Amino acid sequence: MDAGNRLFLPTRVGQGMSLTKKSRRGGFGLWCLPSAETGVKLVALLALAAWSSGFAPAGNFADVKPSPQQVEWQDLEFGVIIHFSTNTFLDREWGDGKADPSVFNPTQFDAEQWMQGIQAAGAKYVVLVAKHHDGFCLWPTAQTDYSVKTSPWKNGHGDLVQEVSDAARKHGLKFGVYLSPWDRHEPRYEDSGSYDKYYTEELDELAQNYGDLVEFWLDGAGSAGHVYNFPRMIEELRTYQPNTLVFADTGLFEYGDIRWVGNEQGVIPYENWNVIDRHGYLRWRPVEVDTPLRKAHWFWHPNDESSLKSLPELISTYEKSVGRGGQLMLGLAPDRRGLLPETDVARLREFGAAIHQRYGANLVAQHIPRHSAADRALDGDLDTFWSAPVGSHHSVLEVEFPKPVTFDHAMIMEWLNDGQHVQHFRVEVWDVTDWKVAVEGRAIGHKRIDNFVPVTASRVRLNILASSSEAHIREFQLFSVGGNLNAH
Ligand code: FUL
Repeated sequence: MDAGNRLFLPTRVGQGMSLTKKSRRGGFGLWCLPSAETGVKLVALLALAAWSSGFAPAGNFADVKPSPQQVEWQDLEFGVIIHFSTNTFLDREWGDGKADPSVFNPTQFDAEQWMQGIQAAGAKYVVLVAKHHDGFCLWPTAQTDYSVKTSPWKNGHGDLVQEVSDAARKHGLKFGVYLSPWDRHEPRYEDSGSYDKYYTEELDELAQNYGDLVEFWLDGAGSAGHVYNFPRMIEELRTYQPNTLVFADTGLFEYGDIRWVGNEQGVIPYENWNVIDRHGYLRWRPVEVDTPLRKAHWFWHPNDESSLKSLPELISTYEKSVGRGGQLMLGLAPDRRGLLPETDVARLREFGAAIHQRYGANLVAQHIPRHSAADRALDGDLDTFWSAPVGSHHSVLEVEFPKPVTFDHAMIMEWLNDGQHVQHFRVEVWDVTDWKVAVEGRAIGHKRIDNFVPVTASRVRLNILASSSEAHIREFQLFSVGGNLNAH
């Protein structure tokens, strides 16, 4: 084990502790709590590891702020992850690494067609699985022959990463990659040192040849027990891609900029706070929720149309991910032709249209202007925000309408650059003599969507009952959607 490895996982220093694989994704080494006698040693080593890697414990949650890259990424809200490889042709989810490259032969591959569906859904970025666990690479890497280079597709002259990256950018979508650490084909996987070199060189190619990467997926699935030199990998990535956000399980706390939600159902448990604590170290780690468009399948399978998520399921997913302050990552699977199935494209279009229809007509646009700073939370402009009085822990934002409006959804956004502050809020309506509560919640974060029984009023207020510092409200919007799919 070299110095890099020791620094990677403080948990690895506690020899004798047993490995607990908490989840498929978190296989990188999540260890049980230390026993009493190893505890002291562990604390000392943790401190050493933390010091050596430039970590200092933050004082409290409210002091932790996002990086500019995280702020920008959180604004994207919705992305897709694309799985397309030898598995597609063999009816598999996890390839064993023995598939012959000759099976990879899409006859009508068209990245443009993918992007049209993706754009219609309203997604803002695309993450391509450049190599899944079977080790087959979708670009002509110089590190192995196990790639498109030895497949019949375009007579071995194709570069799928290039085509998808070009098409995404052409459509104004950001692009990122997934490069599976677990590799069931590469013989060097048996030897950590030489595999690290192999993986890092693959990563180098992706980081240097395909433009800016918005996100880099570090997936822990299948890696339990394997030792990787993550500091080296991430240093390499950062050399060429200083702004890429690394997605990882909280087991890779030091290296991840974004955290996995812990399920593949498309649900963020509420309350969702951007700052999390791991071993006493507080960091801004916004959450991403990956879930496939076809239930439980990341790759395309024949006769699988019935697993396509329904429109109500997708809307519910949206409201339980984006609507709970997180990022939605929807899994798409092109078929053996190399096209997104028509059924899937139609569903993506319906989904995009439904979100637009639900949240396109903000009733607050009809409010009586207040000619004060409060208008900045009511103007539909994401570049402005209202700030409650400096140092306040309680504040009220009131909206008045020329005539009563009826609404059943509220959407609130915090301006997060200075941290996530709102801890308790109510949306209230004036009812002749008193304020009545339409909905009550705790965390807001990037975006919070609430639904409730319809209310009609000409005075509405966002009552912030508690905030760790003055609240910064980017938007307060109201909608009449009709029909509550998933009341909170
Ligand atoms: C998981 C993998 O094991 C699945 O095959 C898929 O790639 C999903 C997005 O991540 O960990």
